[in-house]
Amino acid sequence: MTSFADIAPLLEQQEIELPSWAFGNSGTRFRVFPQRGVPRDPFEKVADAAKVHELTGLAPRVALHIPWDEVEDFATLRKHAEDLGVALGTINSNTFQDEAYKLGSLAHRDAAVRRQAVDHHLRCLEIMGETGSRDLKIWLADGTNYPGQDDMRSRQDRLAESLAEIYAHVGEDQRLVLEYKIFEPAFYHTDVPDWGTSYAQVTALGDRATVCLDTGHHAPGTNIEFIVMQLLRLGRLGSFDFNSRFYADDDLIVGAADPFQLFRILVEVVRGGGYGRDSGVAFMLDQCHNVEHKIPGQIRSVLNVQEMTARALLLDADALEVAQRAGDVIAANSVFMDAFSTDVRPDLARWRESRGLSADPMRAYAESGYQERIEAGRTGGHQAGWGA
Ligand code: LRH
Ligand code: MN
Ligand code: MN
Repeated sequence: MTSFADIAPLLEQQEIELPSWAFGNSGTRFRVFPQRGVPRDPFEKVADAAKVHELTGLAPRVALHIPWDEVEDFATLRKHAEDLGVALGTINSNTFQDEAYKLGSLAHRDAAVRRQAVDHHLRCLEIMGETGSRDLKIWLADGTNYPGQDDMRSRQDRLAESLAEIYAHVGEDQRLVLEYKIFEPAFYHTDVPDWGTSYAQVTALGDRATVCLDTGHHAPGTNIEFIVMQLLRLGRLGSFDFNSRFYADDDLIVGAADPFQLFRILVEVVRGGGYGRDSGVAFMLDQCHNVEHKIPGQIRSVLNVQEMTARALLLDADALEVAQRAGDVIAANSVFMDAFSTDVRPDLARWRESRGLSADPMRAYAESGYQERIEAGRTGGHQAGWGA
């Protein structure tokens, strides 16, 4: 039997990166619901992310999205983050908002558009030098809406060429991480729709190119933990974008829709050596909080990941192996379910207190007065559509 005391030292290694965009206003294609007190610039986003880390001890880095988070001087933003006890993390490139990218970016037919998209990635790499970031994460909206709209094969070749040009500028201590997504915004075909395509593209680049698995980017019913296992087995799982979904890319709080799936994923992460600071697998959130407050949404999310990680670490691997070897299907499943069914919340509360944190970070936030302060203090910023 594995006890909580056995896994406590491993929990210290948990680091979950927060997305800067989770703190800003968001919505669906039907409506953006503005909230009071949302950040007006990247500095305030970093401050909110630092609050999450202060209360949970779980989120020491903030991922940026470029150009959403362009600032005049990244050294100043970096210093601001460090003063607040966090670091700047993954740089996410954005080639999905400009008019020029309507028919694609890195896979576009027009060399001038590809040039613009490659240059944007080179700018992201330059920023990484200033922020001290390790990972350049690329997610592309490239694809088509109608059969016959473009030639899928030559798009794949052009994508490979563009990625190779970007990869040539990735430093020795940096990585390129390619994220896949089954559909949306393209509805007929997407140029990087699945882990196999991402894997094929990154292996052609070199060792410092890996795959990002966003948990919301698969068809319903997909066995995501199988993909986790396979990518770890192949040594190409670079990072996670955690969130949860009921239907498509819902970007809901991780662990909210299907905690058992999150557990199964984390079991494969632990099993495959993907857990821990030196594993090379970055845990990130990629979420939007459309109807709930942003900061508590992020606190709940990192706590959910921690809770399922603790349960996954509690899985009795020896007992599982014995049952599997004996072909005892029900016993093996029971060992698995025992770990999933363990209520680790009281132990985690005590563990937090032992590290000088509040036993209940959600309550600590509610009582901190931070929400009231930002609502009163941040006015006239990115509150598009906010009435008087
Ligand atoms: C695409 C995606 C990708 C983007 C983010 C805003 O759906 O998951 O990671 O960078 O959303
Ligand atoms: Mn994502
Ligand atoms: Mn997504």
